Amino acid sequence: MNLKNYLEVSPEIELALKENKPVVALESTIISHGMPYPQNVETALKVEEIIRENGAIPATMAILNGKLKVGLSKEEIDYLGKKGLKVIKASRRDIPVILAKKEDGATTVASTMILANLAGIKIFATGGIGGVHRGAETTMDISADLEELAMTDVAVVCAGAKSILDLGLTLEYLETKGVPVLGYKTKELPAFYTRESGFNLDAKIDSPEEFAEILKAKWSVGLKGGVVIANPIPEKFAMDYNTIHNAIEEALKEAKENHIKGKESTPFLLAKVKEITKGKSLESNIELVFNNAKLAAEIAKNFVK
Ligand code: PSU
Ligand code: MN
Repeated sequence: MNLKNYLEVSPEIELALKENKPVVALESTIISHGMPYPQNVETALKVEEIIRENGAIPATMAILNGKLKVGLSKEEIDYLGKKGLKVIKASRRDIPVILAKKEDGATTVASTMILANLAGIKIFATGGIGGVHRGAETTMDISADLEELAMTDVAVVCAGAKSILDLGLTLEYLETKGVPVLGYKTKELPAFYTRESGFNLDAKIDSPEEFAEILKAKWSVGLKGGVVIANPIPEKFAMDYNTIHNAIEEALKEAKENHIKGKESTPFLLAKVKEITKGKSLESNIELVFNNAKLAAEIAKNFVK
């Protein structure tokens, strides 16, 4: 048994980590399952570019041919984007089978945290985290992202979570698990497409320097687990509350009628919301990911100081 048989860190990332340069982890389920082709590939490449422009090095993660890959090439990103829903959506539980069968897997927030942690990357940028689904009191559908945040030392910069989820229960769960949920210049949990959700946060943090200090404090004293850094979508790209609220209600109704459940749930709802909003939700989605990449790069630079 040997980690080296499974983990492949790209030479650029390996060198960057050795030289204590700032690195930002990126997931790939957002590429294969979160957005349609070709916007998914364009977005993934642009996100990498934004991280570089802001002085950090991007490490997009996936499982390819049974290897845990840290730092994908452009060709590999393109491959995942084209293969889309045919790639296995790989969360924590899926990893062993995909490795043994030498298959491909797109990493979720949970599994990207696992790969980042194995490589030694502490800051991760994405769109939104998974959470407690509406109706979880009967379905028990709670994303493995929350468990991962409870145990793996990686900070996740996101635009909060979508209200396809039960945001109140998601916050309760994170509280139980001891995961700090910190707002960037806000006291309110952002709800992905909108800057507001009506739910208050533990703390409002006003600078990337301060985030880096908080992460160092947490992990220095042995408080295991991740941190949610909630960065609201920029005002000019935010969606109208009623438009998105109605689209989500409609998408949830259709999911129910079609008996969609388990790991198909999130991708189904994302695609439906996009369809109902005639692509407007996708535009917002792309912009908020860019915004998160920038903040993550700033935090990563401060974290390595
Ligand atoms: N939320 C989004 N876009 C996404 C996802 C969530 O707005 O692409 C993806 C992420 O990869 C996240 C995963 O980790 O869905 C959560 O899926 P599940 O709820 O099945 O754990
Ligand atoms: Mn689920």
